[in-house]
Amino acid sequence: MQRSFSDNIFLSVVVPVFNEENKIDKDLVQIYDYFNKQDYTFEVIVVDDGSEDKTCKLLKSWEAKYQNFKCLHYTQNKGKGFAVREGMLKAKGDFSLFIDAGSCVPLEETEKGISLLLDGGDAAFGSRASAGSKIIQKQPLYRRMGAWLFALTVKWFMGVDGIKDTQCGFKMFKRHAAHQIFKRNKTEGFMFDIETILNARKMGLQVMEFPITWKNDPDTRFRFLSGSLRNLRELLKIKFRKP
Ligand SMILES: Nc1nc2c(ncn2[C@@H]2O[C@H](COP(=O)(O)OP(=O)(O)OP(=O)(O)O)[C@@H](O)[C@H]2O)c(=O)[nH]1
Ligand SMILES: [Mg+2]
Repeated sequence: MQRSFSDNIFLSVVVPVFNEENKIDKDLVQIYDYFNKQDYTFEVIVVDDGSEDKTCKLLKSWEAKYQNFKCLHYTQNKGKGFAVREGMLKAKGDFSLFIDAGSCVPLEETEKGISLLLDGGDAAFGSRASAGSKIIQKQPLYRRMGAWLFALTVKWFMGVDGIKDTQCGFKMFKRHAAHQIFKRNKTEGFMFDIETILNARKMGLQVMEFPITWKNDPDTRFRFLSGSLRNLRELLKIKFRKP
């Protein structure tokens, strides 16, 4: 389907942040530069749960500067899944996009997601593994090996098949899909992406993937040992949760 000005899209851009004082200003400058140039309107929702650095202070100045900017502050840290869920449920846009801090994916990729949603998809996920994607800077070897093991676990243990990259931090949803999925999502850590896919499938929503250009951001909130244990706990909870 061809897009036109009459589509009159309203996009919500949700950014979960935890201790991102070194990146958040640059990210928000890029977000405003890019989306101000597009033919649709937008809002930005940043969700901070308990950052201990200057993130919260920096976000307050953005709130003072832009009417279409909202920051959701929570005092207790719960995790990326919690933050994305809060942002998605508060989003007012026809379409919602969540992205990571650190500009791993060029914002131009949003247009591919919008086209898929206009073509009938309920959700469109950026994918580093789809044909046509371009990895400019890879993750370190131990993370790539972890990702390979994780992909096998997701396929054979969690029964999630047909999505090539479940973890990419660049995912778009139509409003009805986002609300249906995220009001059911209980996972507050990094495994929320898996629950998102399973809930989308349960509700018969159409999830598509699109290739992206991606550059690894070596600065991460993921702690390999404690993070992997939390991920495992979350996967078990998702798998054995009663409907
Ligand atoms: N609000 C909130 N955001 C978080 C939390 N953990 C991570 N994030 C955000 O989620 C995004 C992705 O986090 P990263 O730490 O880069 O994790 P990742 O991209 O999944 O993992 P890497 O591949 O190691 O980068 C960033 O914008 C983080 O600030 C959290 O506990 N709370
Ligand atoms: Mg990252």
